[in-house]
Amino acid sequence: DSPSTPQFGEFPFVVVSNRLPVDRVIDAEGNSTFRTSPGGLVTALEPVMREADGAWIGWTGTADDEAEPFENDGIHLIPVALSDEEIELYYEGFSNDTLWPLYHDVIAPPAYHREWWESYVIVNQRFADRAAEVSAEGGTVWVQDYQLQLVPRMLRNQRPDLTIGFFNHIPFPAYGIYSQLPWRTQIIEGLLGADVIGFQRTADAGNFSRAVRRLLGYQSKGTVIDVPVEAESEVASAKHRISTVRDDKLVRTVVAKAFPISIDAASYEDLAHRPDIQARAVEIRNGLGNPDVVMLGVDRLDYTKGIGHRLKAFGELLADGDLDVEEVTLVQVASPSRERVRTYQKLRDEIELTVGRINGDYSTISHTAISYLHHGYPREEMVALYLAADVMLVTALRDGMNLVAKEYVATRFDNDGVLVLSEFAGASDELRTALRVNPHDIEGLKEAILQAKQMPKSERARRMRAMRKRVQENDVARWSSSFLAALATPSHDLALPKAN
Ligand code: GDG
Repeated sequence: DSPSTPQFGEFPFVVVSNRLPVDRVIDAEGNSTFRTSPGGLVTALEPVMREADGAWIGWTGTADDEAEPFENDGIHLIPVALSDEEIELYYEGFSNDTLWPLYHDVIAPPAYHREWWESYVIVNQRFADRAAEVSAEGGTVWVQDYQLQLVPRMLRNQRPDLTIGFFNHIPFPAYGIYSQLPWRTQIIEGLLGADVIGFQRTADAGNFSRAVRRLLGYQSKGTVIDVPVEAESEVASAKHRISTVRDDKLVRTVVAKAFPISIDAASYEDLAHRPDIQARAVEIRNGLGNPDVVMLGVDRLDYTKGIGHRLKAFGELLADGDLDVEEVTLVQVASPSRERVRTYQKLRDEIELTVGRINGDYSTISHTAISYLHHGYPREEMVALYLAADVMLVTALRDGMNLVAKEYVATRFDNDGVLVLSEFAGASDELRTALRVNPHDIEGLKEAILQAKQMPKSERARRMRAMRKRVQENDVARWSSSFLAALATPSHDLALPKAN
C-alpha cells in the first residue's frame, strides 16, 4: 500500500504490546488453547476494549506461532509471530540486554550489538504493519513499552489518520546515560511518531524531552514538544494537533507527560477479605514458626530490584545481633525471569549463594533466617503473603513504578503493615508515607528495617491509611482513562496558545 491510499481495518481501538495478555495452555485432550493471563493492564483495558470493540496485537509467547486472530473473553487478539532467532535477538537481546539495563541506569552493563538492533527494527516494523492493517480509519492505537519504541513513527508513516499513544512502563534515563545508545536518535524519532508519550514519573518525561532537545533540537514548553511535520499527509489528517511556529513552519504537537500506572486496587482488597485467604495467611505464619515479625520481598528475579542490597542489610542486622532469627523471618519470593539471559543466570547464582550463606550462619533447627522461594505463585497466594507480612521490603535500585508496593498497600484493609520503599521506584512519588530509603545506603536501609520492626501501631495505621487512600483513588482504571483522555484532547488545549 502506498501511504497516500491506506487500506483501513475494522478496529477503532487497538492496543499493541510485545506479549498478548494470554498464555497457551494444553488441555486434558492435548489440545492447545489460550487462557487470559491476569495482569493490571488487561484489567484496565478490558472494559475499554469491550466498549470500543477493541483489538490487541502481540506475541503469544511461543516461537513461530502462526496462530490466526481469535477471540478470548470478548477481546479480539491478533498474534504476531516471532521466530526463535528473533526472540533471541529482538527480545532477549536488544529489549532485555540492551534497553533494559540502559534504561535502568546501567545497573548492569548494556550490550550493544548491531544484529540485535537490526532484528529490533524488523520486528517493530512487523508490529506496526499489523496495527496499520487492522485499525479503522481515524482510530486510536495505544502502543505499550520499550520493546516497541519504533512502532509509533512506523505506524504514522503508513497511517497518518490514526491517533497514536505510547506508554513506557520502565524509566527513561538521564541524557548522560541515554546518549550511550548507538541508536539513540532513531529511538526518539520512533517515539515522537506518537501524539501522547506517557511515562511513569515526571522525571522520566523530563529526561525524554531533554534527549529530544539535545539530539534533534526540537523546542518544548512544559509537557508539549514541537515536532516538525515531515509529510503533507500528516498535516491533513492530524489537523487538531498541528500548529505554526516561527517562520510559518508547521509542527505537530506531541505531549510527553507522566501517567503513573497503578493496580486494580479493589480486586486486591476483595481477595484480602476472603476467609480462605486470611486463613492461609495465618497458616503461612505458623509454617514459619510463628516469628514475631515477618518481613517480605516479592520480585521478579531481576538485578534492578535490589534483592542483593536487601539481603546484605538483613544479614548484617543478624550478624550485629540487632535481629534475632527466633523473632524475625524474611520471606523472599523471587519469581523466575528471563532465564536465558546470562546476566540473569549470574544474578540467580549470586542471590542463592548469599541466601545460603546467611541461612547457614544464622538459621536454627526451628527457625530459618530467609525463606527463599524461586517460584511463581497464584495471585491468591501473593495476597496471603501480603497479609502475613508485617514489613514489606521494596528496595529497587531503579524501577518504573513497582506494582508490588501498591499491591501490598491495597491488600492491607486492616491499616497495618509497614512499607519500606526505595526512592528509586516510581511508586515513591505517590506513596509519600512509606519508610523511604536509598537502597545503596546499607546503613540507612538497616535503620529503616529496624524502624519498621519497632514502629508503634498508631504510626503504622496513620502511614498506611494515607497510602491506601492514594492507591484506591488512583487505580489502574483511572490511569488508563486519564491517558486516553489526554490522547483524545487536542494538544493545543494543553499548550500555550500559538500564533495560528
Ligand atoms: C514493569 C516495570 C512497572 C511477581 N511475582 C509473581 C507475581 N508477580 C507480579 C506482582 C506484580 C508484577 O508481577 C510485577 O510488577 P512490578 O511493577 O513490581 O515489576 P515488573 O515486572 O518489573 O514490571 C515496573 C510495571 O512494569 C507496570 O508498568 O511497575 O516498574 O519494571 O503485579 O504481583 N504474580 C504472581 N505470582 C508471582 O510469583 N501471581
